[in-house]
Amino acid sequence: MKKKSVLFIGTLLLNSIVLAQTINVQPQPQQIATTGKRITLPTTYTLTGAEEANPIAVSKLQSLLSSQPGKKGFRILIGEKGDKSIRAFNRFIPTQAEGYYLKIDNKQLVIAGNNERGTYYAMQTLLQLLKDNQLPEIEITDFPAIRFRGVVEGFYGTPWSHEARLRQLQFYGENKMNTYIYGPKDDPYHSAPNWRLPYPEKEAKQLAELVQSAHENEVDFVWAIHPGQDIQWNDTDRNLLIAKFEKMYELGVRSFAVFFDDISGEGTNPDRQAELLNYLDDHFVKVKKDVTPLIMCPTEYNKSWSNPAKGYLTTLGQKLNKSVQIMWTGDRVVSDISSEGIAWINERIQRPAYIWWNFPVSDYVRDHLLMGAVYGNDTQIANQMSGFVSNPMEHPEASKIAIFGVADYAWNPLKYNPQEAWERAIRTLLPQDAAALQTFANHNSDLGNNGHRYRREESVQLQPLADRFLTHYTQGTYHTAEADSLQKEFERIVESADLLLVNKENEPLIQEMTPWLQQFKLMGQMGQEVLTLAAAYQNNDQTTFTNKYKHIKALQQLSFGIDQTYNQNPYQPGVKVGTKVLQPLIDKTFSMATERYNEKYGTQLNATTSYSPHKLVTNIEQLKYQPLQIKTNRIMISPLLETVKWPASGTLTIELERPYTGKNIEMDLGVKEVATWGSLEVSPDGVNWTLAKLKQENNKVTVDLQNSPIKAVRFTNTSNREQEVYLRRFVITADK
Ligand code: V0N
Repeated sequence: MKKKSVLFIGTLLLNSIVLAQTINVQPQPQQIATTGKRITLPTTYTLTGAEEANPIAVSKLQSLLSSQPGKKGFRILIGEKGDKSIRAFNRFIPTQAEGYYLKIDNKQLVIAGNNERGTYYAMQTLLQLLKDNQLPEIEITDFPAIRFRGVVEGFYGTPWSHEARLRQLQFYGENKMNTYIYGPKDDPYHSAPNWRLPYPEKEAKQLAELVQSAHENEVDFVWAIHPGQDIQWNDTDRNLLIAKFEKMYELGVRSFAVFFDDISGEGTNPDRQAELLNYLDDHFVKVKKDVTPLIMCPTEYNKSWSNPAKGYLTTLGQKLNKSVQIMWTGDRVVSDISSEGIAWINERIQRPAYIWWNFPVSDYVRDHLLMGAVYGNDTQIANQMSGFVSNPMEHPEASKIAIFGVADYAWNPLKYNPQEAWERAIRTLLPQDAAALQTFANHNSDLGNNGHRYRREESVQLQPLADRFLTHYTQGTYHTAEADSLQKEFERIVESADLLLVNKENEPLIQEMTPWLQQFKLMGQMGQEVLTLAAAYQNNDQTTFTNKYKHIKALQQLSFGIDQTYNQNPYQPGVKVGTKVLQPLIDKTFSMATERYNEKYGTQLNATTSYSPHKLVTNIEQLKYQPLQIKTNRIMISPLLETVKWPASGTLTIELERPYTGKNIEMDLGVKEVATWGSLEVSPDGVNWTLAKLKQENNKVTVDLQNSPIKAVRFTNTSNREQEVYLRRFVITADK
């Protein structure tokens, strides 16, 4: 080969490799090649195919062209496979539905979809490539690996608002997600018993608007019904269900789902469920012709709940029409999808499962925001699932970080990179303060302890430094260099919180995050002050130590105030941040520094780490530091897992900050007949005490306080010998 051409090929390859990396298309295309050159959007151009191509795609194209098409100049071709306009490029168009071929060079722009949605996706990609009125010379052949991709609004808690849903639908279109399943557990017309009733006027209008907006964003709006808790297996209810579907069809709905999750009783019968769904499939879906395949959520929607002996899943697998999609959350209610797991379910339901991924849903850890990366799902199983939808948080904008990752994973799992997608999501969501949002997200991604035992990474970059510092500090060495690095992160946290609190790029997002941002700022300040406190101790600087100690106590109280003010839901009330690494680092450092200070200077500074208006006073060593948990109107002693040796005349007192209206006291010491050796007294003022009448059933002791004023409660072992008990439950319910 002549020297010159070798050189030319070389530069071409180099450019294409270099440029492909800098060109970010979301989700990542299957194949992308660039020459490295760019073209300026032409003003004189011809446009062929606009009358036949997907009108929504055409209008998007026209929106980015400044002038009207002419008779000469740059060629723009748009259309779907089989259209005359792009016939010359047919062989380049992917065979997969929703695929597309996009070619840009200095003579022409070819926008060719496998079908209408593919043309629309080609336009979405084109819009991402356009920068400063320039386009890269590029050739993209792209298609989705998984057929149905999107979101199921299926959580418990406040359903998303109408405006939030409209924003979501646009976001799905931009991220090539084609499915939004409407199934908010707490929507009365979705679930029992009012699934039988048509929506009232206002809600009906809003749903019709959502359906229209979904169409404009090339999203299937799937309306789900949740009849299982009270459905009767008779013609009346079946006809009522059909009638409701007809009403939704009149509103424009063309995709339907039936959820049988989280129910008990007759509705769980798989034979009846299959009969009903097949009836709907045969007498509604197939009759209408323009309705997409039915989706159902089974009662046994995860492996840990499936009882193989009963054959619930195999019954559905055998009886359900093959066109009906069956949803699945994985090995557990909240779990990542593994190749073993998907094989297990597909075999039983005799079709590829339609994954309902319970992330970033947080209705079981409502005091946390789940802002972390999307990871953990196998990337080699795309052809073993028919759909992949994410069940999000009740915070729609905050959920977009995870939804963005799910979009990238579901479109092209083989190329999916969790960390890279996470950073792109954050840059896309908040371009001007991406660094600040990344800092916030770094430290707000784990769930804390929870019933599903589902955990996420958090503070990954900081963790090694935090561990090293704590290990050294526990051994009594204060590493200044480590402390300085930690100080930098705490400073970044404080700054990030402030930048985000005033950010104007996405105010609904800031509104959702504000309580957690305020808490995050306090945590950053707490971290700074605690390290300064520890340094003061090292330098025998009692003045600084005392000042910092007081400030930290004030910060603890401010943090408690936020936790008591915002997000007061009845399940996990409050506002938690940085619970995996930051909070423990700060708490442990503060306790150790304060205890060492007390030891050295003979002071009695309170070393507890979270402010509480109420106090636990006791002469039992084991219970001295037991934390109090305050949730709405309940004051609870954190349960102790080990046995408590309660000495004779050992006493434990809870002193409230002021008198409250007493409702009741519940105790469970893991033993019966507590009254034979213990006495429970209540006081309206902390001075006068009256003996409470205990009611005991098995290990549960209750006291009815009859709305009497209560300032303190104490429990004493009045027998003359030690009692071995378990502090399982000690809760005072009292109104402010
Ligand atoms: C939790 C909890 N699931 C529900 C809701 C909820 C999600 O958002 O969608 C995660 O919290 C149902 C679901 N369907 C596929 O995942 C279920 C639960 C735990 C114990 C129970 C009952 C329900 F006894």
